[in-house]
Amino acid sequence: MEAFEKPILVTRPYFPPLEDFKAELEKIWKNQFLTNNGPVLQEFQARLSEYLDIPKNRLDLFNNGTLALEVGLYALDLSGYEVITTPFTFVATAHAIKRIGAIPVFADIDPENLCLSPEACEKLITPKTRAIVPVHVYGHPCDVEGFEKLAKKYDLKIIYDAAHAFGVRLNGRSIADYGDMSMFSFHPTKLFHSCEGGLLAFADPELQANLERLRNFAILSETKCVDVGTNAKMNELQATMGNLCLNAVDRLIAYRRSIHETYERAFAGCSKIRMVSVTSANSSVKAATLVRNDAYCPVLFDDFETREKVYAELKKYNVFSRRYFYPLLTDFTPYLDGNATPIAKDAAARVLTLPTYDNLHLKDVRKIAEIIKTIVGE
Ligand code: T4K
Repeated sequence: MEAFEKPILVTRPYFPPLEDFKAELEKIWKNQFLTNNGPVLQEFQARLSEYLDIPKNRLDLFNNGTLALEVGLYALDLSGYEVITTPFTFVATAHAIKRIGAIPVFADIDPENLCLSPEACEKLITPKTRAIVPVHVYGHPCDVEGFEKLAKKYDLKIIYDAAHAFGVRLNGRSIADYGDMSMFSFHPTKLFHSCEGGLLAFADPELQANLERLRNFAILSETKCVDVGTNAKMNELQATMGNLCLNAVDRLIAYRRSIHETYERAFAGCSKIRMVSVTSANSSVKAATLVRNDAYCPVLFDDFETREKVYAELKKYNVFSRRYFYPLLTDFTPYLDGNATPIAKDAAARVLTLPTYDNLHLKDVRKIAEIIKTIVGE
């Protein structure tokens, strides 16, 4: 098979029509407001409230997902306590926990959907545990009922890292409506973006005033600062991009569904390639009540050697897949003394995320799948 003429990356950001962006810029020039809770940000927040089905007083925008999570965890007063999370995620999850002075503790994952396992978490709960940060990895929903039970039994906060889960719904509710808090990333590598950006959705509207203070240095007025806040504000240009992407998001999600189905069909019957399941038999989440977003296309191979071979050989065809999430966080310097998590270790060694984005043609998806089948000998 011929190599692709142009590089095929694991993802490409969605770009709205340039004319639309220019028209929105004119409004900003007229407003003479660039950041600090400007009118475009307020419009974006109102539209997200509607789209995500979360009241306006239960969400806030930030300049990226990492700082959104960090500010959210700080607001919940977790410093000095143990916070259980997954090692099978992007480093930002654990960095946010550690940077607010909490202690990340790593529990194992579900072997089917690769999300944090409530059973594995329960075994690691100690008197110092105050919260759990499960990750809806690849947009696959965690066992939300399992975590709700743990929260009640041990009086814990549940803060979902929902960086990948924009648009996902469960049992007729937005995924943002579960747990005490959920963080969404609007980075351009995500199916929905605002150049960079992040959103916190939270159950308790009383938190909003504090979150808004914390993202603006915790200053109350020209003469008053009440806490160690930070600068985590989304600006007007980000909000403009977010508004335009929101116009297209349903179409973007639907197209990713067709890419996912194309890979699925191509790999059906292949014993050496398995697409990672969105749900799990161990989880309360059932496919029938789930609106998925197909944010990523992760596949598992039989072993590390095969995954590494596919990852390297694909590059010769000009296809740049990614090993999200390898290595595990517990293989990175700040988290080396983490617990043993054999299921996560196995998944990290065998997983590969395949290209999926708006401008990727289905015929190219079929070709990528054929190349992979040739490499593994299927
Ligand atoms: N929690 C989780 C579970 C996360 O996955 C993330 C972020 C966070 C928290 C933190 O949220 P943010 O603070 O980022 O909002 C990327 C992203 O930088 C990161 O946002 C994302 N997760 C992570 C999974 O992936 P890299 O190092 O893989 O990105 P990079 O630059 O290699 O880009 C990936 C591909 O996309 C490349 O082939 C190039 C292409 N690309 C990228 C950008 C930015 C483009 O074509 N255009 C672009 O503008 O980390």
